[in-house]
Amino acid sequence: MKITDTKLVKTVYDNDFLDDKRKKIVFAGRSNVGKSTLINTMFNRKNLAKVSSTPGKTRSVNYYLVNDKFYFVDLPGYGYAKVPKAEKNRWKKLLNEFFYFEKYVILLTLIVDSNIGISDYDKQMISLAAFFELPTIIIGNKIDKLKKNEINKKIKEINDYFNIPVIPFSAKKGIGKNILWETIQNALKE
Ligand SMILES: Nc1nc2c(ncn2[C@@H]2O[C@H](COP(=O)(O)OP(=O)(O)OP(=O)(O)O)[C@@H](O)[C@H]2O)c(=O)[nH]1
Ligand SMILES: [Mg+2]
Repeated sequence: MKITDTKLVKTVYDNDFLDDKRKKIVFAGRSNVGKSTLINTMFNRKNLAKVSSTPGKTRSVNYYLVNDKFYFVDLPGYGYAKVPKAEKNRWKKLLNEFFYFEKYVILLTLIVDSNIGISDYDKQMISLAAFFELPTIIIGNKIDKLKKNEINKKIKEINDYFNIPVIPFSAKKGIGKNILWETIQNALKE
């Protein structure tokens, strides 16, 4: 797919979601798992989505319009231990409200850290995705941190747990990018 234009069109902290019928590819995952880095990598951009080594950077729902045709939606990362309870509850509520409101999700992309594997928060997200009947894929990110012989094992563990396709990925190195674009393109066609 030729990307001609990407822009951040809306940042939402409460439930003032974007009311737009265009298709949405949604990125969810634990804080610090690399959602923002992955979005930048997919567009060959450095700073479209804000990346930080301090977890909890993305506290809002961010809508990136691509080629004026569809959206990438970056959800706030969940499950970072040091975030106050009130803030965690706010995120949980925001995520739930988002999926209640948003009727044009064509693909939910759950990003997990290949090395850490699946967390309870990821399980909750998969349940939410099942409840809303969202087509879902999992990205096993940060494979650059694994030894070659560990990659398959870790990816298989994640795949076995949910029986959902897992794409081995490195947002840092751009590994898996083409497969993810193909998956997105297929989802857009349906
Ligand atoms: N080694 C490695 N590090 C990565 C990769 N992707 C992201 N990171 C690093 O992980 C940290 C968090 O990345 P972000 O993209 O900000 O993560 P996020 O999921 O958007 O985090 P929140 O906004 O807090 O939800 C940064 O230090 C990134 O450089 C990857 O594929 N490999
Ligand atoms: Mg982020």
